Amino acid sequence: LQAGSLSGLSDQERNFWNENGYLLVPGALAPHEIEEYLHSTDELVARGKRRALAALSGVEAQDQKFQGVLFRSDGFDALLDHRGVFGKVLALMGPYISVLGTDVLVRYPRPSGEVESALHTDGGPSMQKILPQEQGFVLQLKVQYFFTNVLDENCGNFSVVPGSHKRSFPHRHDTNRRGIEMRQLRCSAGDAIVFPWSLWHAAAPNTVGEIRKSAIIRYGQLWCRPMDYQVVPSQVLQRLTIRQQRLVGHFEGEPSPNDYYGPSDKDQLSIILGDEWTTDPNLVSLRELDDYFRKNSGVRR
Ligand SMILES: O=C(O)CCC(=O)C(=O)O
Repeated sequence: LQAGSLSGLSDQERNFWNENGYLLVPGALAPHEIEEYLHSTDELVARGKRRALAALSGVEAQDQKFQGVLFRSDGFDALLDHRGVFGKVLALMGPYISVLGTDVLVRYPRPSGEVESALHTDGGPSMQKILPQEQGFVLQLKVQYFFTNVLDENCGNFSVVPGSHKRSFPHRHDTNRRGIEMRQLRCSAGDAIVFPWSLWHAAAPNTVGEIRKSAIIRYGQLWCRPMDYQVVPSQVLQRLTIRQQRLVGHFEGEPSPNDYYGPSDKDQLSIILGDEWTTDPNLVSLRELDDYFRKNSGVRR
């Protein structure tokens, strides 16, 4: 896959997703983009001076999670609908989606092997009880873009229990928690990992790696509530493209609450698919679904 390719989801990728519960997208970002995202990440870190100083002085630094990055920096906007991965998001989730959260994570090497991320699923206790269906749209997923290499184990790797996305999450005292096999995923700067809310995941210790830098875009169906904002302020909206604005829940005029279930705005598909994905043969079925809904649904008025 070339950097920036518009690739949708191949049958092979869909089968891998169904079986393992994640996708690795190699080379999603071009080299110059990696440089720019590293620069924007370093700016965020520099603003959190106290922790940055701790890192420089050789004391074991605490990992940093910058939540709501869209509101702290304009350096990550292009990740909302990045052409290297967005076609896959559309194929998995359909076009009635929004961005629920934007994070940047910085994980420092710690010789002690201490990790600040335990095994979990995303979205809290309610979503933990909802499991995906192979034929259905994905409820929520995250795309994690890596700006640094994670080429070996114990470099703060994003780690998963393959196939766990279809199983109920075991609680601390559950006996079936024993023998859980984690897979530490290896990837290069510029790669992205896509995974649904229900996949059991964690970060591995970073005992031998460099400082791991990445950003996460969390997508949900349009009717899901955002995680790190109520309404996006106009200063942020005005720097976004029309598609990015829609992805953060913006409608022209006053949206009706119903719009979040099935937008009455006839432009939803044109806005979200844009020139890049409107003719994608993998996504034709989405347009048919929308036409059918417009003709037959009483839900949307
Ligand atoms: O790769 C990581 O740092 C773990 C990310 C994570 O656990 C999450 O996004 O929920």
